[in-house]
Amino acid sequence: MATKTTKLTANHWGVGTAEVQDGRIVSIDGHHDDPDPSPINGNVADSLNGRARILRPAIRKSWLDGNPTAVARGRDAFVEVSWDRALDLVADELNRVRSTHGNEGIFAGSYGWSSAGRFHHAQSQLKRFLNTIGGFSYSEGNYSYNAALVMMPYIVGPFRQHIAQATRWTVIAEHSELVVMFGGMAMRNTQVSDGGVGTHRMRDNLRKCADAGVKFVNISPLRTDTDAFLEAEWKPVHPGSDTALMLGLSYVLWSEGLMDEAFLARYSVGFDQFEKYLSGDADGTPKTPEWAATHTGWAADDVTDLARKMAANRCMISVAAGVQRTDYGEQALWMAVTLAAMLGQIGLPGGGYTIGYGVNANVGNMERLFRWGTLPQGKNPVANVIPVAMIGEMLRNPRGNYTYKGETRQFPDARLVWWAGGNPFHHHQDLLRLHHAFQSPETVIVNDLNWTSMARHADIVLPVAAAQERDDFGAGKSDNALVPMQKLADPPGEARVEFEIFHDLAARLGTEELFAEGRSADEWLRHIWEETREVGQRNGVALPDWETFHAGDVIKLPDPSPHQVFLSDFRADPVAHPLPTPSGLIEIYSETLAGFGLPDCKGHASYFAPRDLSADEGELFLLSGQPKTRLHSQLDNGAYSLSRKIKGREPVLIHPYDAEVRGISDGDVVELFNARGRCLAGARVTDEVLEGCVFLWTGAWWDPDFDAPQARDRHGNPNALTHDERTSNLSQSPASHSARVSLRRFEGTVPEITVHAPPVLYSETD
Ligand SMILES: Nc1nc2c(c(=O)[nH]1)N[C@H]1C(S)=C(S)[C@@H](COP(=O)(O)OP(=O)(O)OC[C@H]3O[C@@H](n4cnc5c(=O)[nH]c(N)nc54)[C@H](O)[C@@H]3O)O[C@H]1N2
Ligand SMILES: Nc1nc2c(c(=O)[nH]1)N[C@H]1C(S)=C(S)[C@@H](COP(=O)(O)OP(=O)(O)OC[C@H]3O[C@@H](n4cnc5c(=O)[nH]c(N)nc54)[C@H](O)[C@@H]3O)O[C@H]1N2
Ligand SMILES: [Mo]
Repeated sequence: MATKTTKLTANHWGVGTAEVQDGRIVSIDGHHDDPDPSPINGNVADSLNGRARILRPAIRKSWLDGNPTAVARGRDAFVEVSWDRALDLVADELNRVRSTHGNEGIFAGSYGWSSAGRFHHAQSQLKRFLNTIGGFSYSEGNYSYNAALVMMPYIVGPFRQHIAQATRWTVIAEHSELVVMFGGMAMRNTQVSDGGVGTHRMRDNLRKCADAGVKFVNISPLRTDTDAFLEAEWKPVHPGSDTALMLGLSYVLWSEGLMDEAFLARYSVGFDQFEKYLSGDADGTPKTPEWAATHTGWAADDVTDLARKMAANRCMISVAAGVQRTDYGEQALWMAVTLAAMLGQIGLPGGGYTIGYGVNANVGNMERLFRWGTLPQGKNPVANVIPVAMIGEMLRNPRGNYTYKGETRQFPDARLVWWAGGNPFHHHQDLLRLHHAFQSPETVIVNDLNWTSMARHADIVLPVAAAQERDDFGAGKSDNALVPMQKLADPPGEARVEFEIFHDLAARLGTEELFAEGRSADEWLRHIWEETREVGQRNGVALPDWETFHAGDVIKLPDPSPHQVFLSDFRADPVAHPLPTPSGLIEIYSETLAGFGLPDCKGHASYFAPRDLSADEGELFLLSGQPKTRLHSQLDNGAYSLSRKIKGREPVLIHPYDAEVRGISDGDVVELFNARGRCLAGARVTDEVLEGCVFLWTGAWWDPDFDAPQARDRHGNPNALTHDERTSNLSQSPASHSARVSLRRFEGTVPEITVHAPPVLYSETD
C-alpha cells in the first residue's frame, strides 16, 4: 500500500510542506503558519523530476577525445562515465593545474544562489575542499547590489548594515506620510530571501501602511512594481535617469529655501562643493526641474510639486537595488543620500532614506538574532580576488590590469574554472560574448542538478542532489526561523550530495582528514546544530537537541529590533555614534573618491547619461527584473514557471503603442535584437510598462541556435541582449538594467525550445 507522508523543507522562497508518496514528491505547499506563502513551491516537483536532470557524471566529448577545440564548449555532446572515472579526471586536472600554474590558476569564485541549507551549501563545500589543497582565485561582491556594497562605505557606512538596520515597515506605517520609491517595491521580489524565509511579512506590513493612510509614489518604468492595494501614484521615469530626477528635486529644495541647513551643518560634510554643481556654477548647467525633465520624461512642474511635498511631509525615500544595477548606478545611491540629507529627516522615525527595500522578504521586516552554525570554509592561501561581474573580462585578459576601488589590480590567469551552485549563463550579461570567453580555460568543471546553459559549457559535469533530496537545516541569512530540512526523495540516477563528492576527491588528493575531520555528513549536521545551540544559549535562547528539532516543526525566534529606525543613534548624537566614514559624517563630498580621479565617479553625486554604445543599440529601453514565477534560472522548467510562458517563450511586456506601430499583437512571438545579440520572446501587450520601454523577465534558460544570426536565443533570456560594461571603474558592478533593443514580430517558423532536455549524451561503451 502507498504510504503518504508530510515533510518539511526550506527554500530561498520559504518553508515548504511536502506531500511525499513512495519516495516521490507529490506536491509542495507553503507552511500553514505563513500568511503569504510563495507559489514558487509549485515548480519543485516537476523540475526535480524533469528531463533536464543530470543523472550521471559526464565529460565533454571533444575534451575526452583529446581534441578539446574540435567542438566549442556549449555546443558539444557529452559522454556519461562512472563516478570513479569522473573524479579521477578531476583530481588529475587539479594536480596538473596547480603544479604548472599554482593554485591561483584555479578560479572557483563560483557565484550564485545555489540552495538553502546550512551544511550542504554548494560554494561552502567547494571552497572548503579547495582550501585543503592550497586554495583558489575567487570573486567578491554580488550581482544584486554590488554598487551599493562598494559605494556606501565611502559616504555613510557598510551596506549590509543598511539592510539589517533598515527602518521597519511597522515604523513607517506609524510615522511616515509619504514614501517615494525609486524602482518601486515589487511584491514579487519579496517572496525570496537568501537561505530562507520563515514568515512572509511584507504584504501585511505594507497593508498596515496603506491602512494608516501613508501615500506612495512609484517612480519606476513598471506600474506593477507596486501592488494595487498600495494605491501608489505611478510616475514612470526613463531607466537610468533617477539621478537627474533627484538632482531636479534637490534644486527645488535649494532654490525655494526648503532644505534643512542645520541638519547639513551638523551631520554632513561637503554640501558646498555639491552646491556648485547643483547651481550650475561648476559646469554651467543648473540642475533645474526643467533640466531634470529633459532627462527623465517628467514635466518640470511635477518635479517641483514632488519636491515640495517631500519637504512638507515625513518622507521616506526608498531606492530599489535594481536602480543601481544600471550604468553609473553608484550615483543614484549617492544622490538619494544627498537628497535625504537636504530634507534633514535621516534618523527620524519614518523619514530619511533606505536602499534595498524589496530586495528580499526581510529588509525592513526582520533582523537576524545571532549567527547560525555553518560549515567552516577554512583559509584560502591565494589572495587574488576579482569583482564578481568581471568574470568575462578575467577570461578574456589573463594577467590583464583593471581598476577597482581606486586601485590597479591584476587578473589571475585562470586555467581551470569550477562552478558549483551558480549559473553565469543566467546571471552574467552579453551571453554570446561570455560563450566565447568560456572557450579559453583549459578545464571547466560544473556541479549542478540540471543541464543548465552553464553545465553545457563544462568539460566535466558532476550531478548533485537537490536541497529536497538531503537532510539539513535551513536558517536564512537575514531571517529568524530555523527550519528542519527532511529529505523528501532520493536523488535521481547517480546524483550525489556534494559532501560525498568532495570527500571522495579529498581522499584521492590526500586531504581527507583535513576536509572531513573524521565526520560523516550526519555527524557534521549534528556538529553544526550543536554550534547553533551554543550561540543560542549565549543569547538566552534554548534550542532542542538535533533529533527533536529535525523531526519537529519550524522554530521561530523574535526580531531583536522591531522598532528599528535607521541611523537614529547617529542622529541622536553624531559624536558618540559617528559613521564609519573618514569624517564620521555623511559625505556629500568625498575627498577619498575625488582623490581616485575617476572619469565616472567624481567627488560628489553627479549625473552621467546612460551609455550609448553603438549605432545598432536599438530604440527601446530593455529592463530585465527578477521573475515572479521562479528564483532566477532555478525551476524554469517547473509547472508554475511554464504556465506563464507564451508559446513556450518568456513573456516580454510591451506598451500598446510600441506594439501597434510594429504590428505586434498580444501572444505573438517577437524577436528582440541589438548589436550584441537577439532572442525570441512572447509578446504581452500591456500599459503597465512605460512607452518606449520593454520588460523581459530574467531566468529563461539561454537556448542559443548557433545556426541562426547572432546565435539567436529561442527562449527569451534578456542577457542575450544586455551589455557587459560595468557601472563604473570604481565598483565594476553589473549594469544589466541599462540596455537598448529593437523589436519586431517574428515571421519565421517558431523553433522548439531545446534547453529543457539534455544535450546529446553517449555512454562510454558506445
Ligand atoms: N539581465 C539581468 N541579469 C541579472 C539580473 C538582472 O536584474 N537582470 N539580476 C542578477 C542578480 S540580482 C542575481 S543574484 C543573479 C542570480 O544568478 P544565480 O544565483 O547564478 O542564478 P540561479 O539561477 O539561482 O543559479 C543557481 C544555480 O545553482 C544550482 N543549484 C541549486 N542548488 C544547488 C546545489 O545544491 N548544488 C549545486 N552545485 N548547484 C545547485 C541551480 O540549479 C542553478 O543552476 O542574476 C543576475 N543577473
Ligand atoms: N520571485 C523572485 N524574487 C526575487 C528573485 C527572484 O529571482 N525571483 N531574486 C532576488 C534577488 S537575488 C534580488 S537581488 C532581488 C532584486 O530586487 P530588486 O533589485 O529590487 O529587483 P529588480 O527586479 O532588479 O528591480 C526592481 C525594479 O526596478 C525597476 N528599474 C530598473 N531600472 C530602473 C531605473 O533605472 N530606474 C528606476 N526608477 N527603476 C528601475 C524595474 O522596473 C524593476 O522592476 O530580488 C530577489 N527576489
Ligand atoms: Mo540578487
